[in-house]
Amino acid sequence: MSSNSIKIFITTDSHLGYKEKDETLSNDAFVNLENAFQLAEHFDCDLLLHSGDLFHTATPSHWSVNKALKLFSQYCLGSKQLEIKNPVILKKKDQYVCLYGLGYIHDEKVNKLFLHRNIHFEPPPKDLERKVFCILLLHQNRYRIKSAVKPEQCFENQNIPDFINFVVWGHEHECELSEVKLNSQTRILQPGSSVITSLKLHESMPKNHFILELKQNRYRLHRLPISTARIFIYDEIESDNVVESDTVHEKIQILLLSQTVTHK
Ligand SMILES: [Mn+2]
Repeated sequence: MSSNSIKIFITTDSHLGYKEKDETLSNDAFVNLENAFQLAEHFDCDLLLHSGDLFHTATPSHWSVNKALKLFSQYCLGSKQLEIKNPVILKKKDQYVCLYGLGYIHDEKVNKLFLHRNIHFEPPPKDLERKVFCILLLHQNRYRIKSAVKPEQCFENQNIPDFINFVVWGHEHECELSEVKLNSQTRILQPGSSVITSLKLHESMPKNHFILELKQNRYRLHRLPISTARIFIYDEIESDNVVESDTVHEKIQILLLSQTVTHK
């Protein structure tokens, strides 16, 4: 990666404090966030963007807050020269980044607010138009064909302003391996959560962080598998009758054995 570029580390939905009372799982979310900090440092990233759900609950415990603060002070404070200027319009050398954020608003309500033009995104300053890359951090329901949530309960894509170049879509825990095209100007990346929080098929897919490398308003996206993520195996047993517990145990043994072989 070039040192002239601006490198943005992307991770989301860390859910710190998830299963914090569970002897086995309590540290998973913290381990994966520390993994993000370490990778961001290793790849000399200029900043880290997080698209919401840093904590698992709105009122995290003291234990979780203290643990999080410890990680933030260890990795986000220090003597490294800060080349990034201005909290909303970021600049490194010739590259400007405009940051926007929206999230945690009831989706039907937010769609109505947009419909009635009660939410307004300030476009980037005219003199920067050609130099700036606009990123929107979004934390809302996203509708996809297989989505369990109805379209009207999801954030409408048409609410995303045309001048946004890149959307980091948080809240959805399934990792999509690369960005998708919304229109000629805008791409959407759904990084997915860094920790497993539900017993669903998509949670058995690999978890990833990303680095967005920007230079002269062109970008490259690098995907970084989360090596610290816990392995989660998902399978279903279908039966019309009561399933014998021996059958289940046998199936679990076979699955575990196949994973042991795969991960040796
Ligand atoms: Mn989440």
